[in-house]
Amino acid sequence: MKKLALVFVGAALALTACDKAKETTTVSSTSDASGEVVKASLNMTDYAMRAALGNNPNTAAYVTIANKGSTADRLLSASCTCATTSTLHTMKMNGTVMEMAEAKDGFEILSGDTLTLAPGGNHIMLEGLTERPKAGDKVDVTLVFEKAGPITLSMPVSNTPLAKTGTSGNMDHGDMKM
Ligand SMILES: [Cu+2]
Repeated sequence: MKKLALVFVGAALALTACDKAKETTTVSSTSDASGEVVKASLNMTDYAMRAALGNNPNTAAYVTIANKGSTADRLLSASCTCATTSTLHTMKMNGTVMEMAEAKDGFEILSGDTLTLAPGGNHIMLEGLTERPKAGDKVDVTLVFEKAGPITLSMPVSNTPLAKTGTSGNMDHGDMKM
């Protein structure tokens, strides 16, 4: 894991050497859920997709994004070929009930702030699944940022996404299957 992080830091330094404003290439990286992906000043960790359950046509994906840069950025949208529609969802109270709502303007990430998309909170909603992601799979999800542009994460699929190893009681963590 340490080794992976170092590799990605190297990639980030290489990007910094180019003109960041013109950096529009989609970066694909593979990593397990504990890996770190860096693009521009954004560090992405803890990304995972929930496995398709039963006949449920929908699922969700999660990621934590830290903005290490000096300017704000914004997560505008997410997309996945695994679903008919991919939407950024937030959770809000409607009376006493927590409901999902589309975050139409995306999520702003101020300099120094961290955006957390995690089970029970904000998430990437994947509706109308065109495939059935199952634990152990890896599925590409592309995030589009206002300034950093698009970045594709190879998300590990789990029945218990983001559950910490050793606390979930499950052995579905990607790197335990080797
Ligand atoms: Cu949702």
